[in-house]
Amino acid sequence: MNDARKEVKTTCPYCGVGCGVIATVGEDGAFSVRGDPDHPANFGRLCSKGSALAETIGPEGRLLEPEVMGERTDWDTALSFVADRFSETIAEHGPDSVAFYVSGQLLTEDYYVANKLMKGFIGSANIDTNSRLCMASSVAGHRRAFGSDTVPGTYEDLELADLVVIVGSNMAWCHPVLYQRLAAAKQARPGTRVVLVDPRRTMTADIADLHLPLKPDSDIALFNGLLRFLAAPEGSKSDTAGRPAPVDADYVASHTEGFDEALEAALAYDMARVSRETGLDEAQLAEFYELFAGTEKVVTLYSQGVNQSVVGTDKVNAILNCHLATGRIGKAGSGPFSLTGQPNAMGGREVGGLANMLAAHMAIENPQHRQIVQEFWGSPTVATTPGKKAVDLFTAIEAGDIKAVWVMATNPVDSMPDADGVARALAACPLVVVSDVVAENDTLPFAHVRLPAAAWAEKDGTVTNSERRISRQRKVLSLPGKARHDWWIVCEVARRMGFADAFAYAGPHEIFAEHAAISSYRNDGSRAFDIGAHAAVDRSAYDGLAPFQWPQPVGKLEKTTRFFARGGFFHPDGRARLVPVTSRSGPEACRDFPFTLNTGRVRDHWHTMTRTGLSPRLSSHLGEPFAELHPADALDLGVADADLVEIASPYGSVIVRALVTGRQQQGSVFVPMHWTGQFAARARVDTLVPPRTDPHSGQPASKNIAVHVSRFAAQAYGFAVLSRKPAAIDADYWALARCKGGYRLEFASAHPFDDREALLRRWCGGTGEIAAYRDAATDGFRAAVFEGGRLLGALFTAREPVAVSRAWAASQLIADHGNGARRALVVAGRSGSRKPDPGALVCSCFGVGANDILGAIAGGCHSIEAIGQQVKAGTNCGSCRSEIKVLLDRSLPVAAE
Ligand SMILES: Nc1nc2c(c(=O)[nH]1)N[C@H]1C(S)=C(S)[C@@H](COP(=O)(O)OP(=O)(O)OC[C@H]3O[C@@H](n4cnc5c(=O)[nH]c(N)nc54)[C@H](O)[C@@H]3O)O[C@H]1N2
Ligand SMILES: Nc1nc2c(c(=O)[nH]1)N[C@H]1C(S)=C(S)[C@@H](COP(=O)(O)OP(=O)(O)OC[C@H]3O[C@@H](n4cnc5c(=O)[nH]c(N)nc54)[C@H](O)[C@@H]3O)O[C@H]1N2
Ligand code: SF4
Ligand SMILES: [Mo]
Repeated sequence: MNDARKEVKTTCPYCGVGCGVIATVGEDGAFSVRGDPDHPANFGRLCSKGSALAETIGPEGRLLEPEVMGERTDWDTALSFVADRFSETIAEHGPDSVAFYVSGQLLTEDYYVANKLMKGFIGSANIDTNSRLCMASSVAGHRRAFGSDTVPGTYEDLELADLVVIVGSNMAWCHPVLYQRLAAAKQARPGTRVVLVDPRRTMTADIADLHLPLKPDSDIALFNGLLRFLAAPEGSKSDTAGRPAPVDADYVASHTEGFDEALEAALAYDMARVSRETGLDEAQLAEFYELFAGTEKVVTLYSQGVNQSVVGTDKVNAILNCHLATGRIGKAGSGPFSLTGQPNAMGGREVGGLANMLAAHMAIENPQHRQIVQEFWGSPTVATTPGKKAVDLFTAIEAGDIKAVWVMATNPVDSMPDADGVARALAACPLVVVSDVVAENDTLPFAHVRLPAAAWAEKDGTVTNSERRISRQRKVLSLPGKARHDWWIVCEVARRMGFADAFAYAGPHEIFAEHAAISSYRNDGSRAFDIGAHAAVDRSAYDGLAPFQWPQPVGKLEKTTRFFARGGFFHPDGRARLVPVTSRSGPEACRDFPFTLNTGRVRDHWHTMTRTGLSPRLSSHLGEPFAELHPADALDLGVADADLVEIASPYGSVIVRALVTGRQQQGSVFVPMHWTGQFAARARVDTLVPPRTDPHSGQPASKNIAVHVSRFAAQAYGFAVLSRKPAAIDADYWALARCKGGYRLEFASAHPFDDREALLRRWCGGTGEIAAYRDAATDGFRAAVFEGGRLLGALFTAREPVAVSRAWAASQLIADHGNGARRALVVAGRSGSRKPDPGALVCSCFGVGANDILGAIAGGCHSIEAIGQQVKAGTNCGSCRSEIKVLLDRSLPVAAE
């Protein structure tokens, strides 16, 4: 790397908050990041994942050369191979026999050319994206209600609202900087109320005045009950106080259609029915309804607890109905707000990356839109019917109807429902091309062609965040090995397929300019997405592009960028639609599969861990796949905390650690989506998820899955620290996590381990000197291998889950073991010093554990701030403040009345 010291303003590549980052490369080549104080999404803050970016950008694990059929090759050969095979397949079987499966983690420019190639030049709409698993129900809900996929509000609205309702979103962990903005606003204006609607009591509940732990998928009943209440709040406090009914009759009459029908459907939801379907008591419901009815400035935030459901689109419309009925939309401090997940989920929607969309928010079914797009592109053809949506796309691959697929920037063998079915489909597919930045993930083994893509910090392009703000990602580092930009790879294949003229871009600035131009082409206010003001952008303007919110049409720069306060919807009559919706009966659990599996995210990992899994800091918050179980269910199942559990559905099974917690509701288990075949023996949670989808959006239901839960009867448990990654791990259960100096390994077996010394030697791969201790009474075994003054590996096994301090054991990998006494302590499994075990990691930024924090509380620190002053926890990114609060609440006696 010959990058001299420089500072570059760019954007975080993780969540849809879209925080501005300043990346610095020092003269010594050291890479560091800090929040950009001028970026309007984060004003300088970063969460734990953003702060740890520097730990994830090194050369380790990168795919650096193109490979065809397992052989490394040059780009020309690889690109020609892909182009020829795609062209041959199309010539023989037609355009619908090929497909692209892309991602909300591509930059807008990458996404734009992939979509243009498939829909305008190949002439099929078989391009779908992992946004299908993420935002499709919100898109469908927006389009039904507004006539366009438009998020009406801005982040500022969260700070201006008097009531924020958070539905199916764990913002504290998944949109941490936005959550911190909300928490700060609430602290500044203590009258602000927050309601959380989530079956689990997540860390987001920390700032909630009211948590509604509803039954899985009962949101429609909740919001239909609300609509009924808003229309006729008889007997409610708002009524007796003489306030008018909160329905805004003028707004409804002037700007909407369908109010009567939606209300008629909602009238069936009296309190008793809502209570029965949601499992919430009527007093809780009344509290929420009155709060909503009586507060003008309401923002309703929602994400995957709403979208990832067979009734996801109807859930979205149930929420939108309440905002439309009250006219609380597009005004400062009020509106519905769909939180987007990926850094460029919104950009993908803008370029039309979904199989049923066209470029610039235009619709495939609309002949005029098709004509506009084809005319603008000057393309030989344009797809006339929607392509296959993600789940159907992989089914079509397995059935042999799609014979060539190109996967870019997503890992479907882990993240798609029926993940083993996806693996089978790829195994049967005659041509699988994968563009990725890593050399190993669970999808790459199925690829005939592997294309090394440029990673964050090497790329130039744009992303759009949840509030429609477009920001630049800028190159900080040079391309490693033969890695190339995703847009370049697509254009080179297009050129070789005979479409050179339409894909001759000098750089991403030209693609962005074209994208901006098509957004305003024959638009005249008929389409929400219009950034025509940037259509003439050249390289230097693009390089200097400051974050901006759309719309930005030619000529008139909007003062406010909110939509719909005075109507102006994008249905032909300019009116919004309220959509009548009805609930479907509650959870899907049944006799053989009596538990409801809920899946989602943890604070410090990102999806399939290809990047966050490289960071020791991020890997120490939660180092293993787990299942959150309610204490009563655990008791019934005979499961103790830290036991292992097997979770099975008709599609597959996983083995994960039990985490017994009252935050979970009875009858449900929560398992994170992150652990893959790279990090655990059998924890790919999507192997359990059926390929069932919402009928309107095609989005899979990843949150309400009928499963069977049982204790996994391990006979032996173990923990090891290893200085290098073991080649193969032979245990029924294992989970690997990075730590400084190596790896932490949890493992367990259904049978007693036989030769534990040999096991350790195999995993260490070295020949060092071994020290071992066996306790005959308990069969406990501890051993360590040293080479010179260095620990190569240490192993601790027992009949019960091993009790050794993980943080201490891991720290031994970087300690000096020249001295015999220290070596003995490793085998003894204790530190020997009086320094207490820091406990499970809470603060990733400063490495502060739960025991450190409990110590500070015991020492008299009775607020998050006081703890911060004492042990620094929570004083940098703030992502752990909710967890510190939980420790505080648990430790401090309840104040006397
Ligand atoms: N740390 C971290 N942050 C991320 C990501 C990550 O991988 N890691 N990924 C990003 C992406 S792509 C996305 S899409 C977002 C997702 O962000 P979120 O949607 O906030 O995350 P999830 O954990 O998937 O699910 C949110 C909540 O939905 C709840 N839920 C389940 N079923 C129901 C239900 O029926 N009704 C209601 N009301 N709630 C329900 C779950 O209990 C869970 O707490 O996060 C983004 N941010
Ligand atoms: N059970 C369950 N399943 C889920 C979900 C859930 O809540 N529960 N959530 C769903 C949601 S919302 C989402 S968004 C998906 C996410 O699922 P995926 O998209 O499959 O997950 P990632 O791990 O983000 O995969 C991104 C891949 O792209 C690679 N990559 C990173 N940057 C680049 C780049 O610039 N170029 C290229 N070519 N490759 C790159 C990474 O190495 C990685 O292999 O999972 C979905 N699946
Ligand atoms: S909240 Fe965290 S992960 Fe999301 S964009 Fe900001 S720094 Fe990145
Ligand atoms: Mo997502």
